[in-house]
Amino acid sequence: MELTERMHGALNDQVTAELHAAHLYLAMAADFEAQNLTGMAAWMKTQAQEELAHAMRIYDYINTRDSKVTLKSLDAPPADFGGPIGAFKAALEHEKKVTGMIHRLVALAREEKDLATESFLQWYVNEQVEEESTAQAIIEKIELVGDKGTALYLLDKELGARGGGKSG
Ligand code: OFO
Repeated sequence: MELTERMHGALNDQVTAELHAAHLYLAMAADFEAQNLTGMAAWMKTQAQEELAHAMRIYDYINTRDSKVTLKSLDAPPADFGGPIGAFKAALEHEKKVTGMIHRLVALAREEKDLATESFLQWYVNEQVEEESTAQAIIEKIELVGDKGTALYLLDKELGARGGGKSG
């Protein structure tokens, strides 16, 4: 069952938005590598991979619905995020923006009476709750212990232990 034109366009834009998020998190990883914060860099690289997986999930869905994916260009992300607190605050702001996009997609699916897409998007609605809460928790931790000396060293180690991250 083909997507409606509006639904198709909006989902297509979301593929690019998720790729943009991957690009942004990879830029944060690169900034952390330059500061020798390898744990935080690893955390951001895992996050970038998750964003790529988010993009691919929508990419595959568009194809399943007999529609074609058209990629758009990505803007260059910043190179300097102002240290750990700046980077995680930027991550939270970004996730809030993405939550708004996902909610608008759900609203559109309802308008178009596309129940399958509405159901497909539910995974993203839940994922965004988790994404915002994770970023918020890290910001609170940094604000509690500070981002210098031993506190920074331990925080970097802790975030580096994220491993493969959650699936999706
Ligand atoms: Fe795709 O969840 Fe973050 O942006």
